[in-house]
Amino acid sequence: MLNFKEVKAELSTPKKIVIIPHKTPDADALGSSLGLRGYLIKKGHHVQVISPTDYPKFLNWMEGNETVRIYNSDHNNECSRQIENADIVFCLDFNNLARIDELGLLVEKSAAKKFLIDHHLDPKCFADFSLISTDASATAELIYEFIVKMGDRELIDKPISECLYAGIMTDTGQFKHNNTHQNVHYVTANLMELGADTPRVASLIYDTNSYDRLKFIGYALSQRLKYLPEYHTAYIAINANDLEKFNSKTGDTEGLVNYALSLDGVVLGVLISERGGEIKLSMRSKGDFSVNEFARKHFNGGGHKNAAGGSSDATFEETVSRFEEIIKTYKEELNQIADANN
Ligand SMILES: [Mn+2]
Repeated sequence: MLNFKEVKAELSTPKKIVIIPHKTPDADALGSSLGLRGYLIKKGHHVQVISPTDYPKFLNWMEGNETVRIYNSDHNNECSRQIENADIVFCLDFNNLARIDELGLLVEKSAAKKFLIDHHLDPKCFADFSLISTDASATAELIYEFIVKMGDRELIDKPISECLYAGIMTDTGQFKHNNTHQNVHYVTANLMELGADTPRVASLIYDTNSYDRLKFIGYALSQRLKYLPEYHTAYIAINANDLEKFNSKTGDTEGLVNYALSLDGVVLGVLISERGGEIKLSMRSKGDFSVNEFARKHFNGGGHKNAAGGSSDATFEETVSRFEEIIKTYKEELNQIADANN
């Protein structure tokens, strides 16, 4: 394990660096990666961001986006070579190499030093250096802390500050979730001082609905939302046909789960979706109900206490009915938490 002083020494001479976000990177994973990239380039390093998969178009405005290589496209050989030859690999916004599929094996095999910066629960220890805080709202918050601790706050410019701001804004649900602690506003204020145009970033991320997507959200809410008041639970189940019908793209289901959670009195909101032959679950909760534990126990997943994801090997229909069965065993807990939340 390296300490921070050793990390600083590592980064004091130009290095070949690869940065990897988790698969289907969100604004935090990609913003952290491109924000860190901007900083490391200023420090004289050679930097390549490699994403395990593609990501939603509403993130394309981030500086350096055009340089990102997507694994599983035309670049596999180049990506493998770069990971193999890297001096340092940064793993951002995930803590288990299984989360980056085949890239995980390449990272494991590489002789590069592995630096992990993340805020998810239950990290696997594979890194030579870890900056982990489950209290941090976003990995982007930790990237800011990292750069400041390196003594380089003034190297954060407008593009870097906007990448980091995007991560914090989205991972806190626009400063609404209970991870929005005092330090979040402190870091955000600093990013604004360093140039972040926050209304611009909000608009670039949130005001990008396609006509199809808006119709799709309307359809999901009117036809696919199911409310189980006796369990303080609401879920939206979207199958492959639904997605096809609305010409849905990666990212179109993003945020849909929050509508389920926004129902008055709901403690648990879930999105069950079928895309590319995979069944995914996205879960959100209020108060003391831990979707991290719920996802771990029933759906091979995990994440944070109030936001987690999982998957299912069963069919779509089986997954939905299994979910409804499992929920019944949580009736008492969900009712107690609903009372406490009021
Ligand atoms: Mn994150």
